[in-house]
Amino acid sequence: MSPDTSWLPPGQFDIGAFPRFGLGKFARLPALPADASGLRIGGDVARPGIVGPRLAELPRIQQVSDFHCVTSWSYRGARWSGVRFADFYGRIAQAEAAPAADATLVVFRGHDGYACAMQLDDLLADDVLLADTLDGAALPLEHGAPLRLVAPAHYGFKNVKHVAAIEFWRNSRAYRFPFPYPQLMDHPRGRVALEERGRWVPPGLLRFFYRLLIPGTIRNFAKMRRR
Ligand SMILES: Nc1nc2c(c(=O)[nH]1)N[C@H]1C(S)=C(S)[C@@H](COP(=O)(O)O)O[C@H]1N2
Ligand SMILES: [Mo]
Repeated sequence: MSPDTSWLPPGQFDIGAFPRFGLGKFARLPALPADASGLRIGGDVARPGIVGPRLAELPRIQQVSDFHCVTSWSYRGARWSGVRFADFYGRIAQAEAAPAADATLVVFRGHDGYACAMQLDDLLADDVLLADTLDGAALPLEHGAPLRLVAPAHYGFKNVKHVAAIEFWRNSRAYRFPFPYPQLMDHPRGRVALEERGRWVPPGLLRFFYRLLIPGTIRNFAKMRRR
């Protein structure tokens, strides 16, 4: 009997394990705080600041979801827990920092210098979490300690690890996809179901070249984990 691959979105394959992965520049693990209480809110907001212990007061959610990297590997059934982004937005960001009503570009910045932006509408979906556990244990370093974004309908590169700051912007001037990576890699939505892998280049072509990078990237990210 052949394995069940019916869950796979277009152009994806089942890698069968959850590798540590990312853009080569960010393979070295950054210095990380023990918890997410130092999370910053910034951008076009009335009162930028540190979230502190309030994140721990939000309702906790458990979720099992599949994870899809834009290079075409998928991992099925990651068990996350954390808080809903929508709750963070309503009860902390809006209540405390007061983003401008039209500040709908949300930039996530990692402790490693990585950054990626999503649209607020996409982030308010029920399955978008700020996660701090994986498979019942504290989020491991390789998967984004102390806090990461989990947005299962969006490619892995939108799921920023080691989140240090969340910024709400009216326009895209304050943000660019990390240097020196080309902007074509950064689709503004990045929805898996629609194969929004990148800009300007057909997704099938991107997938072909990205796929060649998978083994080397996994080796590199595993090596840099062991400092
Ligand atoms: N801070 C940070 N977040 C990141 C990345 C990164 O290099 N740094 N890589 C992205 C990419 S391309 C992918 S596929 C996923 C990989 O997550 P994993 O290491 O938990 O598999 O993280 C995303 N978030
Ligand atoms: Mo990725």
